[in-house]
Amino acid sequence: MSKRVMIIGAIEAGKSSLIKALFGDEQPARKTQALEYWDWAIDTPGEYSENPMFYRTLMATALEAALIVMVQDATRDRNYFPPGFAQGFPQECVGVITKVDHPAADQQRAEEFLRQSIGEVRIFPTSAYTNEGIEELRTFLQEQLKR
Ligand SMILES: Nc1nc2c(ncn2[C@@H]2O[C@H](COP(=O)(O)OP(=O)(O)OP(=O)(O)O)[C@@H](O)[C@H]2O)c(=O)[nH]1
Ligand SMILES: [Mg+2]
Repeated sequence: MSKRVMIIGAIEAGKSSLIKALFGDEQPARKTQALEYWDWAIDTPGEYSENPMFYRTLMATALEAALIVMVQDATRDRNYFPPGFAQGFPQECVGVITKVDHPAADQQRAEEFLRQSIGEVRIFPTSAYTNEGIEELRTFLQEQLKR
């Protein structure tokens, strides 16, 4: 598999924890300082999604990806992506809601935020803590990468 999935989303949205859960790495995630390449995934720092100055870097890195995963933290009360952001990528995008285990999680709100930026694509609710939704997401992503 030469192409990867690129994971984007706000600072502390749970991107690295999600990747670690997908790869079965039980070490806690540390702050992502730069692009991090995994076997079939690319982890990005949250700053790249929050600060438009980095959008060019995201677009350039997307060339190495077959699929973009857009992450929304279920505990956050705002959307950090601009409306229609997924349309800026030639690749397909898929949505992931993180931290659904959290007492302050609001899955429906998170889905509404994601829809504004991603449209009518699949959205996977997940938790890196309980592994809810992780197996399903892993299977889906690996199927997409095989195509
Ligand atoms: N409750 C809960 N907390 C989570 C989950 N995933 C991540 N967290 C917490 O959220 C915080 C941020 O997690 P990271 O995975 O480092 O987030 P990130 O999106 O990679 O952050 P940056 O690298 O700064 O962009 C950490 O304190 C994690 O423990 C989850 O599934 N459930
Ligand atoms: Mg990170």
